Amino acid sequence: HDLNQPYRTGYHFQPPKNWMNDPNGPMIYKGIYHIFYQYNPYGAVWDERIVWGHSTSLDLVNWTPQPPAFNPSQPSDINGCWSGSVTILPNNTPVILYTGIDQNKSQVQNVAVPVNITDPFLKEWSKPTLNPLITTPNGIKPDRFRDPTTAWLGHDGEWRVIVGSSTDDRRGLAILYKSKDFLKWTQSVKPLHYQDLTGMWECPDFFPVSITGSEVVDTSLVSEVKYVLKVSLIETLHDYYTIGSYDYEKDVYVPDLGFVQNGSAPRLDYGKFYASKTFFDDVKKRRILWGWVNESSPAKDDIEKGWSGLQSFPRKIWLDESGKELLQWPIEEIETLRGSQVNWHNRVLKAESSLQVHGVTATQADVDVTFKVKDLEKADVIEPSWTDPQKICSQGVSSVKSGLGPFGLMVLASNDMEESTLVYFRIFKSNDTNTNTKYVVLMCSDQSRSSLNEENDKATFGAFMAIDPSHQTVSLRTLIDHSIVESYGGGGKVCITSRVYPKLAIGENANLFVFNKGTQSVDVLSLSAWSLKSAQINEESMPPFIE
Ligand code: DQQ
Repeated sequence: HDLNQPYRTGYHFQPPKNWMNDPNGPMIYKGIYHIFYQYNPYGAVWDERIVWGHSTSLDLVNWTPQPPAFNPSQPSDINGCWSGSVTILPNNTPVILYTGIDQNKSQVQNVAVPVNITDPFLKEWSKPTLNPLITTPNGIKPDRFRDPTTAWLGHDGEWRVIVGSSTDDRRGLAILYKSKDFLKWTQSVKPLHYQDLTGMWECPDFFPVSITGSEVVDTSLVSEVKYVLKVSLIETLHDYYTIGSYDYEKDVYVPDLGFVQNGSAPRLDYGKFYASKTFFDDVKKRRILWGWVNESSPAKDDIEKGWSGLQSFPRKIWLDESGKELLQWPIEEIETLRGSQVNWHNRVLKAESSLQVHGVTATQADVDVTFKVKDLEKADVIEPSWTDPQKICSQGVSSVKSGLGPFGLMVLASNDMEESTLVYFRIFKSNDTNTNTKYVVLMCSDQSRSSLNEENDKATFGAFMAIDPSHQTVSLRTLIDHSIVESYGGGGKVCITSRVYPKLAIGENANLFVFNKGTQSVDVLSLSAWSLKSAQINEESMPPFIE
């Protein structure tokens, strides 16, 4: 690893240099995985005239850079090629729908098609002159109409696609279009779904999930499915989801619980993770999620290091048995990177103690730990006013009393522990007598001491995790990769991704611990940790545009 570039990653996707934001049009086609992404070829900051970067892979782990798929080149996208999605047509042709910023700076929806369908790498794309396919509809401002989803076929044989939008009264909506031929699109009278007071919906994603297990969930209409609508809210920069049903007759989506319950909806990730998008992998029969993980550093640092933005590690995503939440897990291909391994069983983590995990590369590792908490009656009752998990986590590890916890992982810790990032749990007794949940489990990712550099955003993240510690273990999987810490709590119920920029905890000077700052001991039932080898990610320089 280049010590002049301590924050570049070993196995998280990034281009060789420059700015990257949203993942676009992920797919598998003729056995090859594709990822496109919002890319600024000219620098490490976002630019309106953004292009579609492109890479391909055989395993979702190692990536070959391809020439950017397209750049602003025609009146309908001359001011930028913004986010969009791929749809694979029944004749096995992949087609891209994307947002163009046109010559009047209006947001319009365009199409791009492969030039040579026999090239599995799909290096060259062309834009028919009939673009734009869809112009800004009446009543919608020209700067609030973007990010078409993957299209799907209805029972009537017509295509459907949604586009993110909002109206002046801060109603967010997914405008629905229908088409018989994929080229001529008609706006439906009703949006697929809308919600007041949510503001602009960016990068909507609409997909089926199986209620009978994690397998066989295609974009085609099948029975035994629920539907997920995900939207990225520009006002909070978070990705929220709902689970519900799709009414084929009315062509509307009906969420089981409404969009915002008590002022919040579940999130795909409670840290840094935005503009995410899924695709169905029809070879391995799984749905895979990608999300943009932006920097937490000031733009001047990004310019100095010459790049900005990562993609999360690809995650498998599926519906929990309860039908009430989505689960996520790093795709199994990560195991091909595993090197030296450490295994622990049944170790007691005494109150106010820590154990160092020796034998793995602490800057580039995969750690999976399961805790068992005894003496649950020792948990303190949660304060009635503590309804915001991020706020509780932000009070820090020392100031909150909970008896049980904080316990978890201390990652990217410097030799003197001046720097460290803490991913941990606390267990409280519930004070809610209306529900039968006796305990509240809180998961936090605390970046406040992650770097001596005070200029980074070191906000702490947190979420409640729906498990019952009286008969379930408390598990944590964390992927550490130099400047990204990606954590999965409870087998994928809660994900928290953070960016950190240690000054001391780099290279050989980074350490990994299991810690318990609570007043009760906790059992480490098992811990497995692996050093991860570096993947080959866009190592060659990027080929130029094909004109
Ligand atoms: N990023 C794109 C837009 C999208 C936003 C522009 C979300 O299409 O709404 O780079 O990050």
